[in-house]
This record gives sequence, C-alpha cells and structure tokens, in this order.
Amino acid sequence: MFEKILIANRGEIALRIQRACREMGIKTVVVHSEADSEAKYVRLADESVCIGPAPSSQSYLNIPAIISAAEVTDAEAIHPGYGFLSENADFADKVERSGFVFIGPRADTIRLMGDKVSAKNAMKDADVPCVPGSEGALPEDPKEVVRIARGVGYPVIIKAAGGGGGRGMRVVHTEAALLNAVSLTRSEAQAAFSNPMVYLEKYLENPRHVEIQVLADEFRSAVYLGERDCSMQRRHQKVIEEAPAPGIAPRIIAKIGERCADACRKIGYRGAGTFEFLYENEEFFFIEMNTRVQVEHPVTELTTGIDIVQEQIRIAAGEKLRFRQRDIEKRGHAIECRINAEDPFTFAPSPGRITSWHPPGGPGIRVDSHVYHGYFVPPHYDSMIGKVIAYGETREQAMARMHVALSEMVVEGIKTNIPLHQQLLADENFRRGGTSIHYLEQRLAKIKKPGG
Ligand code: MV4
Repeated sequence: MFEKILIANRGEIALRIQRACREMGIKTVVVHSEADSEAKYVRLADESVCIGPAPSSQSYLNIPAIISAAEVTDAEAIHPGYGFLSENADFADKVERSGFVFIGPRADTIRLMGDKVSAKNAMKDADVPCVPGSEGALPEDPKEVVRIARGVGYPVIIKAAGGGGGRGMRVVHTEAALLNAVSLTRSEAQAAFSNPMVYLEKYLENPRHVEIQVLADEFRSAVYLGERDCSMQRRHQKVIEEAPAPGIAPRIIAKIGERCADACRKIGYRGAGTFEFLYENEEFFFIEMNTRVQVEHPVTELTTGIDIVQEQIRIAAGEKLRFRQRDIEKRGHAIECRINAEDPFTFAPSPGRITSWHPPGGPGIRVDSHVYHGYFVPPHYDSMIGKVIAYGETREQAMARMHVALSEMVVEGIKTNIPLHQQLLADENFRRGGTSIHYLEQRLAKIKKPGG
C-alpha cells in the first residue's frame, strides 16, 4: 500500500479523500490555491503545498505545479477527485510518466471515454444498450445526414463528440431544421473542444437519469454496486440523488449492472467508474461513462457498505477486488442533498463568510463538508459547500430523516439552497418517486418566490 498520497483537489472531496487515507494509515499531501490556505482540511493534512493563485487555471488545473508538489513531498500516488483534472488524459499520462500512480483508469481509457463517439462505439461492441442513432460520427455529406436522421426518426439530438455533461448538444424536431443545427453544433464543437465531430441520436423526450457504479481491478475483475437516480437536476447540475432508483425492479438493475461489469472486463477498465444511462419505458440507454469518483458516491456507499474512495486507492495500489458480485448486498435507501452557497430560487452564487454553522446529525445522517464556523466561501469555485446524505431502511424513512436533518441545519452569513430542498422533500411527485430529468425545471417555473 502507498505511504503517501497527494490530493489534487479542494473542498469537501479533498477532505473525503483525506479521511479515506487517514483511515488506511496513508499520509496525505494537500495542494491548494492562495484562496484555500485557511481551509481546515489543509491544516489537517500531513503536508500542504500552495500551488498558485485563486483562479483554478493557475492552481487546481496547473499540471506542472501539481507534479512538482508530488516530487518535493515524495508522494507516491495522486488522487484527482472530481472535476478539475480528474478526467484529463494528458494529466494522467504526465503523472504516470513522472513516476507517480494516477488513482484512476489508464490514460488511454480516459481518452476513449472522453470522446463520446469512441465511448459509445466501445459500449456498443461490449453489448451495453445505447440510444439509437448514427453509427459513429456524422459524415460531411448533407444527403447522408438527412438519410440517417430519417432512419432514426424525429426528434433527434445532435451532440459533440468532445462534449458531455450537457455541453455541445442541440435538439432537432424537423428535417427543415436539421442541416443548420448540424453545422451550428459542428462550429460550436470546434470552438469549444477543438473537435468538430458530431453524432446524432434519437431524442428521448422524458427520460430519467439513472447511472450504474462499477469497480474494476487491474486483473479484469469487475463488479457493479447498483444504481443512482440523478434525475433531479437543473441546467445539468444535479440537486438530489438517491439509491436505489425508485420503482425500477432489482432484476432490471441486475441485468444492466451485469452488462456494465462485463464491459469493464472487455475493455480492461480499472478503478471506479460510472455508466450514465437515460431510462425510459423500462429500458436503459447508455449515453456517457465517467471515469472518476462522483459527487453522489455516498448514496452508493450507504446502501452497499463499501467505501468507494478506499477501493479506488486499493485498486490503484495493484490489489485485487476484495469481493465478488454475490458478496455485494444492497440494503435500505439513501438520499443526498447537495448544499450550495446560492440563492435558493434565483440560483445566484452567494459566496462569503459563514457566521454560523450547525450541521445536522442523528441516526442515518452523514454530512460530507469541509465547512466550519467562520469559514469563508471563496467566489472562485463551484458553489457546493457540502452534502447531506440520509439513510433509512425505506425511502420514506430516508426522506423523513432528511427533512429533520435540514430543519436542524443552520447556515448563516451566506444564502444556501436548503429552502429549495425542503420544498422538494414536500413535493408530492418527488415523494411518489420516478420524476424525469425535466421535472425540477418545470416545477421551478411554478414555485412562488418568497416576496416575488
Ligand atoms: C440526451 C437526452 C435525450 N435524448 N440524449 C444531457 C447531458 C448529457 N450527459 C446527455 N444529455 C442528454 N442526452 C438523448 N438521446 C437528454 C439529455 C439531457 C439530460 C440528461 C441527463 C441529465 C439531465 C439532462 C438534462 C437535459 C437533457
């Protein structure tokens, strides 16, 4: 096992990774920007290195500075967390070429999944069900494009191969609008990702976003840890996630989970990973694969009892998976609310000093947050300041515990989205379960704004 790991991230996930390391007896090095010098997890680390000024382009995305920090502190491995450099294949390459272990998949796997066309081809070859659409990238010939779209049937969606997570896509409802949409998406893709390749899919009108968590070791063993429903989102930012997905039969999950684990074995996947699916009419359609640990990993940890971050570290150290599929038992229900420093109804960021911080507790409540009384939320980064995760034997118990937890929670000095979460927990459609990816935005259009 490693003696020392460098954590190339900030905020709650930096603390989460640090806790995993400390539990395993691994020393930690934290790199941080000038804006994060005072953070408590920086003080808690065995060593810390300031790698640059507040803007992430000069700190958390500064590859030479991070690798230098690993060199001067003699770290053996680098954990990239989520966001920042976590899915940057060139970073993974440079880390390994500098003699460190990248805690994640091989660089070529990250590259394969980063290109959404090659990712989809790989999954199709591995018998993972995909959204019907073009075979690979769209050709140049407009007649061919028209023919492909007719074959798929309208509405269709044009997506950039270099996109993902909601960037670089356009829905097309009629043939009249097709070629213009393709050419606009191509230009945007060239500008944003330096890659003009686009592909076409059948547009699913009202799906849920259900994803499968996997773990795979160097020796082609792979397991799935069940699903997460992440449909409650706004502008591609998830707001609430839960496991299991309400109303989906366990045998349907087992079937798609097996396909994902099989695909990991076939492509030689290593580490933790997430297969993202659209789920509509009891069918799963693969859209993208994430090659990192995800924000919402705790709901899977609470329902399986497996520490995903510790398993990432063990896999990176070359250990074999410690369990087979039949050893994995799911139990109960977990719901995660992301707590953001923002106005709960306008969503305007609300950075600043936290003058009062009382996190909730009690049975079945987990709080993953780096925040403390007097902490200053810097304006330079993502507005998420933590996550409250509620576990219960049933979904009803998890929701009840979450409601009590949020009602106990006090955050003063900044605005947070806790009032939005309380409204959603009381929402009859959310309580019934199974709302689509469009539900929150549709509902927000109807909520009465206090004073508005
Ligand atoms: C789609 C889709 C409907 N049909 N693909 C958005 C993010 C990116 N990961 C894929 N996305 C979508 N792809 C087809 N063929 C609808 C979305 C989509 C979405 C997906 C997941 C979570 C939230 C979403 C919000 C809007 C659109």
